[in-house]
Amino acid sequence: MERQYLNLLKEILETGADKGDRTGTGTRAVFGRMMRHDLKNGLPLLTTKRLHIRSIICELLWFLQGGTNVRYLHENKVTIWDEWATETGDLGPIYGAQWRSWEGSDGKRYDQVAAVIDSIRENPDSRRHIISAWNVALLPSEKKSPQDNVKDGKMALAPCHVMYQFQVAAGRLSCMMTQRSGDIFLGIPYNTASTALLTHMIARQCGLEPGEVIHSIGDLHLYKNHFDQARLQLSREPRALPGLKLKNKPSIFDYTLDDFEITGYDPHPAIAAPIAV
Ligand code: UFP
Repeated sequence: MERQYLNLLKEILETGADKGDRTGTGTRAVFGRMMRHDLKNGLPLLTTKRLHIRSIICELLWFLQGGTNVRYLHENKVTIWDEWATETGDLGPIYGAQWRSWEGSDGKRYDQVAAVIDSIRENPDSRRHIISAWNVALLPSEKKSPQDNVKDGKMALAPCHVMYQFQVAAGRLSCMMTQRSGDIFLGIPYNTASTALLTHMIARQCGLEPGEVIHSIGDLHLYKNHFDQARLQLSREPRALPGLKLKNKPSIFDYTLDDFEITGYDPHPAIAAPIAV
């Protein structure tokens, strides 16, 4: 898995197309790439730089609680969403709202996470095990700031990890996550790890073994102010992947940080890089 990531990083640096972007930073990009990882080989956390796994777990727990305000993240000292939030910490109807409480045209609220767990348990062969965040009516305008979009009742940021599709085969649960836009240096490593954690959690709820995680990305880009960091990372040798010890819980909504133990994570040092807002 890490080799696939490093190969994509190298491919973008060497052959990607230079293009502008919403943030005005400038990127080098490719379009339509996929990484796949069998979870029996470990947790897909990069080892060529240290990832802050606590932030990844906290963000996922926050999505699962239906959270859309940075308050919970701050209580856990996680600041990854701060740049997009209003002064009251609001982010509008982003992932948490869509995952747990998508408002239908019938006025009802739909809990997609609970529904997908039910459908995996009751009808494992279904090809419709999907959680989607692409709620068209609530997408933000690219011409406005995140904060102004939130004030308009829209999302602060259009969903990047748009869709999760699950498949049950041979007693294993696999997940393909479709991401429309990926910051390969800062965002993608988090997104892959988060998808793996979610797959472990849902598999556990459904009495299945975790299978493969497939990460599919549309516009996959390296920001121009991340080139040196990318070259440093490419000079490092990957190490053995860590493992995950996950506690059993009656419901996926009962988890807290202490229920996750990452074992044997021995990465190279972190590499700092500025984030594009
Ligand atoms: N981004 C990610 N992963 C995420 C997330 C954002 O890579 O989980 F929330 C990056 C992708 C892109 C930027 O660089 O944030 C979003 O900008 P845009 O909406 O213009 O694609």
